[in-house]
Amino acid sequence: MTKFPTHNKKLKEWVARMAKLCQPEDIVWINGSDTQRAALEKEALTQSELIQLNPEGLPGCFLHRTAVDDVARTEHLTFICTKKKHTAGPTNNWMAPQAAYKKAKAIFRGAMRGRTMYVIPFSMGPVGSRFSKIGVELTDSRYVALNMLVMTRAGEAVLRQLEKEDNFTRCLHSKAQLDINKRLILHFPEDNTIWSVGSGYGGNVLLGKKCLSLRIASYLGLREHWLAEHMLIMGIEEPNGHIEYIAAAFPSACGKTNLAMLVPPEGLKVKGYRIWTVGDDISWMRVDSDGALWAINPETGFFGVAPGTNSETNPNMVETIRKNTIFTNVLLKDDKTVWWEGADGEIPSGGIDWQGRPWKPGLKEANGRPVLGAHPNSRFTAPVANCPSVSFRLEQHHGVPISAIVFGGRRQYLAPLVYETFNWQHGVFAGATMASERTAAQVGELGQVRRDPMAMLPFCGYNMADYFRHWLNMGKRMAKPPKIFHVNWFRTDEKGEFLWPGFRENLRVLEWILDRCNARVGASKTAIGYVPYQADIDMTGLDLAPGVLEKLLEVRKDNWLEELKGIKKFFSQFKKDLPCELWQEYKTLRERLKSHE
Ligand code: GTP
Ligand code: SPV
Ligand code: MN
Repeated sequence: MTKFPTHNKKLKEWVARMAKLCQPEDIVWINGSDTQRAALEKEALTQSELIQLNPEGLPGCFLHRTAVDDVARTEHLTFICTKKKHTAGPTNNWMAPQAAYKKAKAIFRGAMRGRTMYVIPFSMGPVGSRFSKIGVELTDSRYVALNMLVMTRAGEAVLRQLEKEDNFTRCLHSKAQLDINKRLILHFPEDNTIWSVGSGYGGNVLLGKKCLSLRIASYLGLREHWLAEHMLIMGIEEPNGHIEYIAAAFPSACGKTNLAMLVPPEGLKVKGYRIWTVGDDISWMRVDSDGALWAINPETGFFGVAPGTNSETNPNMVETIRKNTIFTNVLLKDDKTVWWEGADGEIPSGGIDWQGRPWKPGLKEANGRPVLGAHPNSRFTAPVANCPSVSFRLEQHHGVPISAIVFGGRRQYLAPLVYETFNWQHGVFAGATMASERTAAQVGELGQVRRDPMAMLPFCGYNMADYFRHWLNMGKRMAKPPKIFHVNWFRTDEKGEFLWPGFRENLRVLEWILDRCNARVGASKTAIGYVPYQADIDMTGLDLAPGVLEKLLEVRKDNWLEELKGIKKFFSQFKKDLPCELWQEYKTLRERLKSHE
């Protein structure tokens, strides 16, 4: 045990015990040095785990392909393992800890034979900040090690911190046989432990991300009075130079990354607006001594969706992924650059698709659908520091003060472009009743909504009824809680076309939100909240057809009364655990909708 580069007894013992279980050929401690990273990259190239991309066009960039049935988070194989089922609540898969350990042990036993076990000490948040949490991931995947080096602060500095503090999340991962029938993503919040086996896909295996920073952290946040949320964080520099920060929760693939780094439209840019990106996926928030809510992005990288990323939708991301980026499941072009559906430039005449097969445009699957070059959930892993709009406060151990919290989802017809909730409790209700509809393909199947409260349905590490209670309590801890808003970029017309152009134009809505936070404009009081007066949304340089903005801001009582049914059904599953404040909000909303104002 003397060869371990740490004095931390708990860490040494745990690594030794897990090595005994998994039987790796050797153990390598990740120190975070460039030399070690380069060596890992070289080995990964030799083993065909990575493909080197064109060093001129894409310096320091690699391509990785996952197994064909290992391309997204597997929520049905993801479990919260608490002593009591009730602690996990009705919305999580649950397994008893003993049974879970036993089941996974059978898969982990000897799983690393002939492979190296990498020990990755990592910090979510700046090393040593009181916002931060330390984890140590053991993995037999070089791809995981290399991704963790982008996504987290990993290596020597964290080990040194672990000489001072003993608290860390034990994260064990093995690819094992990459067999979907022997795949388990297990969380033991009561043991501060994560076990993931049988997968090589991002959210399942980069254990600092969804597993630690949301599922385990949400559980810690409940105990320690803070919030771990599926939110982007962005700074909006106003014309006078003052920067206001907002945090926004949208479900997966509903636009967090795009909003976090938007480039102002010309019409607003001339006023002096500028965006500062703090984070695109996860926000940890605490009440500080000033009674306000402060947030950090615990990550140091983006793990973003590739398809649809181009210079029009997201120029800052196009710039970000030009170097030191790991691409997963995209198309490889003949010139060793990459492509995906909705990328810049022309559709390539050929290449190798995400499954490693020869590809050319026009190929059809057996079912007649086009063969995709890149998987729809293909991703890139890139350092936040590469982003032209990166905030200068990323390393600030204190984080940034949050002026507004924004919830949103895809709603074809229900939710207006934006509304402001009446107060914190009503805002929590708006978050708890968040939902997203399927897109144009499902037009007509109205009412088919998937509830995803606070965009946390797949990520809350405990009973969501307690999570709602925690949100309510957090409001009481703040002298000046942020205002809570709801947005919907996805309202459609009768033909299923989006009414709002979205993307950079969303800044017009953010401007109104900040105007409301600073009491600069009035608003129209409706049954669901405050909705903008049309004249208060700056439309300079944006030509919307007459009547469209009115339609975007419309609140239809009949639709909302219908919506109440879905809310009631969703709330009912929590039985007596649901905070009565949320039923109270439900009732007062119904009363407001039924009144004739
Ligand atoms: P995760 O990484 O899965 O958490 O996703 P995300 O929330 O970061 O979503 P992302 O920004 O990657 O956007 C997903 C998709 O939403 C994109 O491919 C866009 O097509 C679409 N999208 C993003 N913003 C807008 C918008 O303002 N309007 C419209 N119509 N579509 C948008
Ligand atoms: C999401 O699905 O919300 C993601 C991608 O951000 S993953 O890290 O795979 O969860
Ligand atoms: Mn996400």
